[in-house]
Parts: sequence; structure tokens; C-alpha cells
Amino acid sequence: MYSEQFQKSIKAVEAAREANIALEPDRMTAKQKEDLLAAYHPDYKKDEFETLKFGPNKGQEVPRELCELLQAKSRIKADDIDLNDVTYDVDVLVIGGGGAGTSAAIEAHEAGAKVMIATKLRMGDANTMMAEGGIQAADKPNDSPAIHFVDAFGGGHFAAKRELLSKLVCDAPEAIQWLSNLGVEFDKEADGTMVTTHGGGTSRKRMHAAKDYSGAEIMRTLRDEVLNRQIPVVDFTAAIELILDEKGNAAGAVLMNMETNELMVAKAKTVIIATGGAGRMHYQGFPTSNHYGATADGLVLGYRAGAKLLYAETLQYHPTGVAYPEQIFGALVTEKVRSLGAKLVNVNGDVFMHPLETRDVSAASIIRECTDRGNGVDTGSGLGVWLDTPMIEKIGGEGTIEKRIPAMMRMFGQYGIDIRKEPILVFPTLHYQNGGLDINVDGSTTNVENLYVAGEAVGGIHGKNRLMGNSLLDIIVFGRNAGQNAAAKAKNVTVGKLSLDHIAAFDKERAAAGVETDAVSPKLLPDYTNRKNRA
Ligand code: MEZ
Repeated sequence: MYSEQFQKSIKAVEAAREANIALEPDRMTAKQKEDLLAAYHPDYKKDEFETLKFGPNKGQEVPRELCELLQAKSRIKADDIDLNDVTYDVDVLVIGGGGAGTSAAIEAHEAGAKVMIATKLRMGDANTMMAEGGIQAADKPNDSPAIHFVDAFGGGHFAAKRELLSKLVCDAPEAIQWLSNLGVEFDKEADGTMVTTHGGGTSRKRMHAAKDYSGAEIMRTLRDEVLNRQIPVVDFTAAIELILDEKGNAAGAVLMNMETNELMVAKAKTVIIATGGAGRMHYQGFPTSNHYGATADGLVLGYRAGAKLLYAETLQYHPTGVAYPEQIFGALVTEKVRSLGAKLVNVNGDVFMHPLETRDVSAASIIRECTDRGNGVDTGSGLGVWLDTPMIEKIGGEGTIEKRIPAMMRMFGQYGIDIRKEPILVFPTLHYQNGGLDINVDGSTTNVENLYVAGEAVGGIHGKNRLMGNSLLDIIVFGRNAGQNAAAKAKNVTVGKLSLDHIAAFDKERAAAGVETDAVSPKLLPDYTNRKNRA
């Protein structure tokens, strides 16, 4: 139930609802999209970016908060730890316990490798758990991996590495089967066929879901599989520096117990970075849909060890984060709400865009509506637009919301808002790191031997913008791929003398570049003391 301040606007939304349901808003032209993005998308705000002064991506611009971390000092000096005192000695070390890390570990285990997972929180404390709307795969008769490729390539501004995107879409149907066989309860019709819906920028209905908690269902299953296989998981233990050998090849990591700060050496023939995203960096002051540990750690570890980044300047702001109530500010309102028919309307009840434009375009369009056009709803602590959820019940029939998006209904219900009867207020929220470490199609980094990356820490699979449901897909496809290839590679690796010399080399480069900093990285956890919210 909304207070008086919202009632006039809600009445306008209600009055226009029937007409808005019937309305078929035009899609924007390529030129309109380009102009919109340039004017309103946060990625185009030049003064929010800074140029890297040294390291593998010297000369390139990245968000200034990330620039600070990438150029920061290590948390340790080489002398702080005895590299001969090895606590863990494995074939494959997986850093990160989310969907990509667990998929990698399962496959490495399947291949017979001695594998372990180190994770700074607990297994499953990851963006995978927070993903709601679904996972794409072209497995219906009217669809194909080629059509999936075209949708994702266009949506990503034709910037995706073709070989990576091609693997993503071609392996997608098998990924769904793999998950299904492991026990993921996908939504099905009475005859057993998978229910599939549209997402923004998709030309076919290929979103497979477990209601609106698809990521949680997938993570539950992967976690069970890791436990059933008795793969060692060292939790509350962060990787704070990669260990190389004398040839500069990845050979393990320095781990830090998050409670005691004790340092440990994990030696490995191959290392997989699967540390996830960066929402808790709150770039440009945006709220985030991400889990508590999303602080770009893998990018920092890789960069300091010499691995290149790709598209680290591009972030995804999910168009529909919660704008009200404040207690859940920035939480994800799944795109599936729009797939099921809810439209975005402004303070006057007017539809101002097609509800399923790609995410970057949708986010920019909402920002324009709230800023220059002055058509946002004042929430008391910011601005938002309405997502007219009651449309879903009118289109799909009574009970559709409870059946298809029960978590959404519950989340708002806790604050007295019945989304079956009342619209909800949304504004973009920082959701996904499009860029990350540059990889080859086998999951190995392009320039550090024996170092693999999977999941959100990878750059280039989606180009410069990702479509809904392609992230849950990439953690499975590229997680499994990295696990398989890292395990195979480990068979032929003899680890040389362990070294942390790259820390001093990086310090030298920093000094030569004239960069002075007191910052240390990886960040590991967000710091909310004295935080100014600029969103
Ligand atoms: O892929 C995603 O980011 C996703 C499924 C999010 C959502 O809107 O539910």
C-alpha cells in the first residue's frame, strides 16, 4: 500500500492501464539508440573514468574506482610468507565458489584432477544465487544457436569475441541438459516441455527458468554436486595474490583466512579465477543487485600477475532495480516481469519505451525519463518510473504472478505492496561487469600460462552489453570448459619454483609511472562507512 504522495500518479497509471496493454510501442532505430546511450548511459560519462598508467592495459580507460584498485598495492610483501610452507597442493585451484567456480570444480573432478575451491565467503555466496529470470538456450524447434548468436552479438554492440560467443550459444542446449540431469527443477508444461519466455533483445522465446529464483535453484544443485563429490571447499578464505613460478606461469595463490588473517600457500598446476563481479564497487554511486562480496577481486589478481583485461570500461546497469521502498533499494526486479507483459510507464501513466529493448538502452531510457524529461516519480529519496505489474494478471490471467514470479510478489509483499494490484517503482541498478580478463576459447588467459578464468570475471563473451539469461549460461558453459581444460592441462605441468616477484615488479612499474597510492587490493569486502550515495 503506497502513501498519499504516490496516489495521484498511481491513479494516472490505473486510468491508462487498459490502453497501455493494447499499445505496441515502437522499437528504437539504431541511431536513436546510439544517441540515447551517448547522452544517458553511465558508461558514456567520460569524467567517471580514468586512464590506467601502467600494467597490461596501460593507456586504457576504466571506471575510476576500478582504476584505483588495479593500480593499488598488494596486501602483502613477498617476505610476509614462506612459499616453501605449502598448506594446499592440488592439480587445479578454483578461486571462487559461485556458479562458474563450482561448475569448473565439478568438471575438473570428473576428469580425475585433484581440485579444491577457495572462497572468501561461503560456497554459493555469489551473483549466481541472486540471478532471477532465467538462462538462455536455443533448444526449441523455431530457434537455433545461430539465431541466439545474432541476438547476443547485436545486443553486445558487435563487440563479443566471436569464438567465445559461438561456444556459448552452441553449448547452451547441452548446458540445460547437464543442469537438468543434475537436478535443476526448470519450469515445465504439463507435457514435460520446458517453459520458455522472451528477454530483452531476444527474437525467440529461449529463457528457461525456475520461476523467478533460477539462479538460486541452479546454485542449490551445483552446491549439492560439489558436496556429493566431496570436493574440498575452503570457505571464508580469500585469494589475495596469485603465485607464479620462475617462468611467470600461474602456480597457485596466497590465501588469507578472513577471520584470523592467517596467510596460507595453495600450490597448483593450474588456477581458475572464478571470483565473479563488481557491483559492490558501486560505480558512479549506483546501488547494486549484487551479493556482498562482488568487489572485482579476480580482475585485480589477474592484472597484477600480468593478465590482460578486455572491455573493463563497460558495466551493465539493470534497468529495473527497486527504487522504492528504501529498505530494498537497488535489489533486482527481474526482467521476467517485463517478459510477462508489464510495461514501464512514467509519472503520468504514459508508456515511454518498448519494454524489451536491450538493457543498456532500457536503462538509459529510464534515466532520460527521470532526468531531462522530468517524468520520474519522486520516491522521497530519489526518482523512479513505474513498472505496471498488474498488467501481468490482466494479460496472463489471475494467478500468473504467484505462479511465475512468486519471489517478486513476496519481496514487495513484505513492505505492504501487492504487485498483483499495484505497480512498482524502479530505477537502474549496477548489475553486471561486461568486461573482465581476456580469455581464449579454452578458458585460458591470453597471456599468463596455466591461468584460466570463468564466469563474470571474463571479458569478451558478451561484448559491451549482455542479454538477460546469458550470464547464467556463461557460468555453466565456460565454468565447465575451464574445469575440463585446466584439468587436462594440469596433467602436463610440472610446477617450478614458487615466486611472488611480480609484486615488486608491479611496485616498480607503479613508481616509474608516477602513481602514488595508499590503496591496497583486492578489496574483498565493500566498505559502507561514510559512503555517499550519489545514485
Ligand atoms: O541474466 C540476468 O542478468 C538475469 C536473468 C536477470 C534478471 O533480470 O532476472
